[in-house]
Amino acid sequence: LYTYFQGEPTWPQRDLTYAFTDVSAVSIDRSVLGAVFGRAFARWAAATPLTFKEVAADAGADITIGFFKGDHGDGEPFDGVLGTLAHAFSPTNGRFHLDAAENWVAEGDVRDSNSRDAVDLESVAVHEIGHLLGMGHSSAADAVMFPTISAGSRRVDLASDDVEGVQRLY
Ligand code: TQI
Ligand code: ZN
Ligand code: ZN
Repeated sequence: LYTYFQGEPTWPQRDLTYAFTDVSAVSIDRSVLGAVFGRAFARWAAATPLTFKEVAADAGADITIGFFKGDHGDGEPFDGVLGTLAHAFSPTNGRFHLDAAENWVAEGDVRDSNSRDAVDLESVAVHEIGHLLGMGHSSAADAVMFPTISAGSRRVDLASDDVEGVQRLY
């Protein structure tokens, strides 16, 4: 079963914007990043009345996406390879941070990767977008909001538990 953050915070508006504000620490092509996150947002948009549009970094987006290494000023330092992969804050903070030290797989299938620390970017994006929208962790093992995922695996399709949870919020 799904959960929410304390107080069930949500976005007051249906149309949300996002921007890539700090991408210099990661080696993934900007166009690839745009495509991966575009697909991840589309999965939540398909289940809700919400829309997501990418805007320029200086356009005052609702959701800001950045890659950082170690201490990056919000009291939640990243820890290098594996461990914490990313974090996102509850509505309406909008900050979505990813650990630049991960071996992110953004193209091709993470399951074909030879490296044992490969992490599927789209899977993490779908999970963190859930947090950005107000979803907490789920006890349903097939939910994208389930709090663990095995390294080298991919989980991008919303389960009925995720859909029911987000539809109750929006
Ligand atoms: N990051 C944790 C997460 O997003 C951060 C976190 C811990 C958190 N407790 C929280 C965020 C409570 C909001 C509310 O869950 S993580 C996964 C998963 C992480 C983990 O790097 O551990 C994914 C990021 F679920 F697969 F384990 C993305 Cl998909
Ligand atoms: Zn952070
Ligand atoms: Zn989580």
